[in-house]
Amino acid sequence: MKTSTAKWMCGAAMLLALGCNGSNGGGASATGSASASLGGSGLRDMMEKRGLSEADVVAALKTYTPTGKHDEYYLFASGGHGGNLIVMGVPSMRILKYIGVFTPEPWQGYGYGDQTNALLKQGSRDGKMLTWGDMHHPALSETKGDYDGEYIFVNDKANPRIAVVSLKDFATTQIVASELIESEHGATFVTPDTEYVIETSQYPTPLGGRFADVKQFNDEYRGAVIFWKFDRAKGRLVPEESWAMELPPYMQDLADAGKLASDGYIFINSINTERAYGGNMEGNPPLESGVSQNDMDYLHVIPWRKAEAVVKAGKTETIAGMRVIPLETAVAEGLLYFVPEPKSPHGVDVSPDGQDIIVGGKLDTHATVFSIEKIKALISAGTVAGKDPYGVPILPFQEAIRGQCEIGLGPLHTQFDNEGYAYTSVFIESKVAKWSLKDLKLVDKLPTHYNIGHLAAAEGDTVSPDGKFLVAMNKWAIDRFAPVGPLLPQNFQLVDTTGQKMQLLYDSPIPLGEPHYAQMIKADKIKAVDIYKPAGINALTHQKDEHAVEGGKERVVRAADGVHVYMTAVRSHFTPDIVRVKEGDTVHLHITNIEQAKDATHGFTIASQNIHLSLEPGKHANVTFVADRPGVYPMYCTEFCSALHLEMAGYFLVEPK
Ligand code: RUQ
Ligand code: CUA
Repeated sequence: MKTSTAKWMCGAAMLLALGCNGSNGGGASATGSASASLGGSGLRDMMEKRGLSEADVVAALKTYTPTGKHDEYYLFASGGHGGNLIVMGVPSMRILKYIGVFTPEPWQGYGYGDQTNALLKQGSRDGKMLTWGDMHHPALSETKGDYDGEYIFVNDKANPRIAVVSLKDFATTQIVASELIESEHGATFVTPDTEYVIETSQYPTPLGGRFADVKQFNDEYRGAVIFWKFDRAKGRLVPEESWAMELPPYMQDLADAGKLASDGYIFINSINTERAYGGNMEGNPPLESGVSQNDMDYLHVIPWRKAEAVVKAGKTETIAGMRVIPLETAVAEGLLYFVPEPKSPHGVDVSPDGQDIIVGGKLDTHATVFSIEKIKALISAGTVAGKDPYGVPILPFQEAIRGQCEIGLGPLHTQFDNEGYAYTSVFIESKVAKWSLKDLKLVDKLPTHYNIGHLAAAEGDTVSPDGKFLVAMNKWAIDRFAPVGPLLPQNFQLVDTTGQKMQLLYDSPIPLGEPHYAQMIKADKIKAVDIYKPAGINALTHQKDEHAVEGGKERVVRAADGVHVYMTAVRSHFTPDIVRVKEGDTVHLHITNIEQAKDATHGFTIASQNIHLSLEPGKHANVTFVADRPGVYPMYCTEFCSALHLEMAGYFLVEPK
């Protein structure tokens, strides 16, 4: 459904149309008819009773989504330390789903059965199983710089990892982890056709997990950017075809991929060109003051297609199984340039036409607008202002920028609309600043509550943003919601950006810490399946599982590797509903939900075994465990699937030796 700007009436007109006898004057007859339709109470009375202003009512009209009506956009937000992905509808801000990614998610049976356990294990680092993640930046797959609704990628800052989530069924399908780096932040960002998913380290370490004392920081510590190759047909990142580039030991921060005018480039911010490493009990300044001495840090400019050719020519070293372009080679081949950027920058965002690269300096008051045309011209003319200690050419700042927009204290991230405006989050002031890309003039500022980090505009990272909506992702809620103890939710605030002035519409508490970034995509771009067809599908591969069970073919088979139970689920029974094994048996349960009706999901658990499966219609799941304690264990369906749901149960009997 398309809602055009023009169709959105101004507040007063809207209330008049509803027959509100507001201060702007309303006809008696209009009031009369509204009173009638409101059962005699009248809109104005209701507003008074609830203490609502006219602006409140307009905001309600713009966000309220009646029962059965769908939202116009999906918002995919990081679940932060929850290690999962939050799916919401906009403008209603209703939460639709949490997708388990780096963290077990019981509802989806994620991490409680064979397939998803294996998936979580893929995300191990150094053989250590990880059950949490610090998710920051979701990135939707793109075709020609536009979200295509097929996949979404997410990162884990704490334990450098990237995951692939399929939007066919809103489920995680792959996790990759490179031991080249030990932390990351500039992830995930995709190139315009999703050839690569980018992951950039944050805190420098010796590459490949070696040890070197922090005093050898300048010589032994390094950053790196990984280009994970994406095979769209298979829906998988391909580690063997991925590669990386070594970077100096600055703290690389956020990144963005060029598009259109800047296609073929990526841009990475950095902080700590001072190369401070802390040591406040060893006679050094604390890390945070050590890293904030210089007025300028370096925007990294990398022509990735050129780098890809250098990788193909074999000019790489292999570290931790990853082909890496050494820093020296990167410099010699013209694959890395720096441009000074003020001061302790955070976000770098490329404008929809790809011409501008916008950097927010956390300790600055400007959004700085770099021009790709100017940067390209400086590179091809060989104009440099100097070199960093590793020989990386530094381009002159003044000649690389188009200008700066004074927007306020602590600019972080920038998003875009369809009318040539940029929206930058201003952290220290807790505001969104709207400014014009054309003349770099501030247009409007909107207070947020409180400490805004990222913001996400409708289709805001694409070559053709939609405008309309923006979500401010606030770190603190303070007084916005009813008290819930000292740990408060985050606050997502929905903003209407259709007018010259922004309007705050809605506050949505997010009870997961700490969501960083989100992307907002037009809902009709997503083509999700509602049933796995035919029955017996393995949700990881979207293929029929080798152990899929057909109705009537249920059986129990004793084999060398244990007892295989081939089971079906259908309203309202499991077949078989009695399973007998012996103490010490390895048990392989293979369960297919043979239903093909929408939403006919069954759950499966056996008491005290830490097993939980979600069996959506047509899904097949396997679970392997050892029946190590004799006893009688009820098994049952955990989804209220039918009137006889409580009866959808059985016994798992473990006979003593
Ligand atoms: S962060 S609030 Cu994207 Cu990880 Cu800026
Ligand atoms: Cu099946 Cu409840």
